[in-house]
Amino acid sequence: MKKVGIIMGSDSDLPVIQKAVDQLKALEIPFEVHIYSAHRTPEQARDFALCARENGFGAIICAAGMAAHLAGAIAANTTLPVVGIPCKGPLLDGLDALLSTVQMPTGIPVATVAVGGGANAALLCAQILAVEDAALAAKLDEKRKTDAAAVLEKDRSVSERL
Ligand code: RP5
Repeated sequence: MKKVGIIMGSDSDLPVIQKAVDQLKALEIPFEVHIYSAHRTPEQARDFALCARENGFGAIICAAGMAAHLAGAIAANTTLPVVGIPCKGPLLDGLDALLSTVQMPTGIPVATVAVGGGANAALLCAQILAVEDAALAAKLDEKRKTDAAAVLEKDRSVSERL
């Protein structure tokens, strides 16, 4: 199976990345985690993107906050699917990072999830890999059923209590 690359702009983004890691582990998808910054370590970020396909990656998650250029900088150097996670910063509650990540120019797409959306970033990568992987697609179907059952259980519980 192809690996998912996970890059965060700073170790302060780790809580968001942890949500992605948890999902990938649960689905038994191989992954690799790095801290590369579009601004502080641009050469390393570029090299990772340029070599990602030949290094066995099938999709790349990028998490960054504030002037969040990481996902765009990675997407500029690979045609693998790039999923951007805007992270909350100290000022605008993540709106700055959301706009920096989502507003990509035509030709260089970044699939942007919600602010702090680490779990959905991982699930989107899983769905991309599952296009060519029936076993993974079956796991995703099963997870949807389990998640729906959990909601219906809460429905039953709330109906009884109130
Ligand atoms: C971004 O700046 C990082 O992705 C992080 O979200 C934010 C703040 O970084 P630190 O100053 O905490 O290292 O590049």
